[in-house]
Amino acid sequence: MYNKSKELYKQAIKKIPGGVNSPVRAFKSVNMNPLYIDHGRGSKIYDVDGNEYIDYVGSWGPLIHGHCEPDIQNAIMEALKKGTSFGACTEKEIKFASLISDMYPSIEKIRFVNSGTEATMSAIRLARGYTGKNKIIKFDGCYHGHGDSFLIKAGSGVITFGIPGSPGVTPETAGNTLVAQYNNIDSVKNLITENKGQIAALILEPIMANAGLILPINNFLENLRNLTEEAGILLIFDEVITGFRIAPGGAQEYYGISPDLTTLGKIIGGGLPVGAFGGKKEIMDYLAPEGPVYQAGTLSGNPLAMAAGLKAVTMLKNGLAYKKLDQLGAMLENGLKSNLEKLSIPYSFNRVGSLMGLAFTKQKVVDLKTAMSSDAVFYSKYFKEMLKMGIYLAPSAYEAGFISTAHNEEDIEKTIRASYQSLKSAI
Ligand code: KE4
Repeated sequence: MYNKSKELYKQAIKKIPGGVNSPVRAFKSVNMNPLYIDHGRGSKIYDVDGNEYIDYVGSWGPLIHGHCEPDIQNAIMEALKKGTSFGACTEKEIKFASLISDMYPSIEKIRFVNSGTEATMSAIRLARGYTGKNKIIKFDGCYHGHGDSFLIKAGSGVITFGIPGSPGVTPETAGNTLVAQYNNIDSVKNLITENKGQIAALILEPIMANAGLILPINNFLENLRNLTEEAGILLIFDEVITGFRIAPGGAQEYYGISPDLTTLGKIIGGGLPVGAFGGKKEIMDYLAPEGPVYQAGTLSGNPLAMAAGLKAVTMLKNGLAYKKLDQLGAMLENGLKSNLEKLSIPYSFNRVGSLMGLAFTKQKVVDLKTAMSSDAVFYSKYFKEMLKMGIYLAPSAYEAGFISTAHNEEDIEKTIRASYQSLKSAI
């Protein structure tokens, strides 16, 4: 079943830490060796043992158009004929910046980088440079990439500042990150009161998609906008996942909230490495060479990546894709819920369009605490059964699921049938 993957993994761990270039790919939390993928096509991926899977990871979000989408491939190939990188300006970056600014009115100016981490790391530095303040607020369970300021654990009830969430993050850095609780506006108010005049920015995933899927409730985002406005704190929406995923204009369009800065990634690369951060021009113009805040990158605005991203986003601009994505999402949601109820398995299911999260818990998932009540052991069994049935889910109970425009009703029907069998086997 997975012999070649097993063989490759044995070789990989000799030369690459953990055998992987990103930890979640190691399949540790589902207690199996990682699969090695040979190729993708549409809604499917194929491992090196020739197994076919319907793909609900989509490279962790970027592949909203599925694998090997012809127009995106052609755009890359056309760009490739001219070269791969110049470390100089190209016309496509202007076109792409203008397109994103048209779709995100809050983004008057944008800077392209090479990953979501670079985008969030740079946005925080910019916010600190622009405001002259050092502290930031993040939310427990929100993931913003591996920048030091974000790898922070919530301090105990007594200390409001963060503590290092990873070796290598210094206490000094952690001390400038305050940790609040998502969907708990009082936790934010308390931090603002206790750190008056010291907070540069508040950053959050408008929909939490790194602890399963957690949606904002009770006007949480609107309350955050008002609170930060009043306190002179920059509001940063980390839309690396939600950007172009739940609406052409991301969560800020979907919920009608205008942040001061936005970070983007994943979908905007069309499958190639692109991140970006943007916002009000008075803030963005603080960036070198216009302003004093330094930020740079050899491959930023790479011509191939710009070509892929520009095509991928242009295909989303008219909004027509989202109707199909939501229809497929609703079909899958209804089928999974029907299976779970037939088998009397407790669950919490959150979905916006093609972005979803299934948790095996009796509690409604509304924050990190309830998200963590999901039964990761049961998920691991379910994951492996689904894999055997040709369905590729996230190899972690605490990630989101994604549907692409390449998925079809046949895929969804097969997934629903496989899910019933897998749940039965996992009980
Ligand atoms: P990258 O540096 O991985 O491109 O983006 C970091 C990032 C920033 N913000 C949000 C909301 C994110 O979800 C991410 C990265 N997402 C994870 C999966 N949920 C990437 C997968 C991985 O780490 O391999």
